[in-house]
Amino acid sequence: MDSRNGSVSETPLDAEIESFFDSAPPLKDSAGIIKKLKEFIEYNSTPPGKGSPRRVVCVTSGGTTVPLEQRCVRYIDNFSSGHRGATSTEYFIKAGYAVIFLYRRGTFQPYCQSLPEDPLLECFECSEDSTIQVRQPHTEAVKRAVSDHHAAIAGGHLLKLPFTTIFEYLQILQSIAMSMKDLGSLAVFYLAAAVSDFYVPWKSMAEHKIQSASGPLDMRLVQVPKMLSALKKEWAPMAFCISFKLETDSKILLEKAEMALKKYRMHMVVANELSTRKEEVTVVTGNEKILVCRDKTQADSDVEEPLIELIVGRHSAYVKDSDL
Ligand code: 9Z3
Repeated sequence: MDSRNGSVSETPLDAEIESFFDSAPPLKDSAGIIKKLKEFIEYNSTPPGKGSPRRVVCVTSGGTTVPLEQRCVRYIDNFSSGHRGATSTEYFIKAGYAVIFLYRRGTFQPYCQSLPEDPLLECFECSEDSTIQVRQPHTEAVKRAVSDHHAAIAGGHLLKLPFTTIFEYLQILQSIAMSMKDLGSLAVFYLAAAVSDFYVPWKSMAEHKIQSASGPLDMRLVQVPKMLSALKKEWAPMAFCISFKLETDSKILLEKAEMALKKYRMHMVVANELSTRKEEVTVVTGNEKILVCRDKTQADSDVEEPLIELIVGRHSAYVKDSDL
């Protein structure tokens, strides 16, 4: 039985998902996050002046962590710099979408790609009269980053929500999806975050730092329930959904992407191999495999530009079909 509404769980997966959320540590400021989401979606559903509702995409970015202790000292991490999500966010905004950017703390941020690694210390200097100035080689990059970022936030095109753990990620993703449900086909999920497949349930996790004096570490990780199914089936069933498949063995990549497409009923799966992910990706749909490449004749080109162009085109067709 579903303990919250008294209904019978349909499948074991529903029960697994329910147990994941029931046993997760409570999300900090959940009410604040839901309020921000509500305001952002309301604003973009009836943008001032021009009238027609904006399309909204949830871009996930960066890797989730799996804590090994409740008072966490150690954790397992998933690889992702956040470059894909941050760059894609910029192109979605350019294409007129409002973006909910669900990102791992400390990973790449939209509009900051051309800044040096430590922008605060490298881009600024203190002059003799104690005012802070931008150092000459970085003036243009800082100006562009600050004005584009502020324009996106002030224009109501960008909402940024951070996560660290798998618990936070999935709880916030669920809140986002449920807030976007009424947008119907105008909603898009672009799930570029690298999500842990295994986790330690909160209740079976050590509270304090695990002691090395106790000998070798023997720990059982359980599978993270497949939330893509819940997203498609219950949270936002009309949304246009794009997930990513990452492999290091190119021989199995497309086969795995096709499996994910069918199993989770995604509209597109973007297949990428770790070492070439910045050069090319293959977009797998129900009947096509489309190779998308960076324009190698341009030094500063990226694969996200043609990728988002393709997605926007396919999403437009989907919106049109849904209106019929
Ligand atoms: C991706 O495949 C992303 O394209 C990358 C981007 C993480 C490779 P970066 O952030 O890299 O630019 O450095 N994301 C999804 C990875 C993932 O965990 N996919 C799961 C899987 O492959 C499905 S949700 O099983």
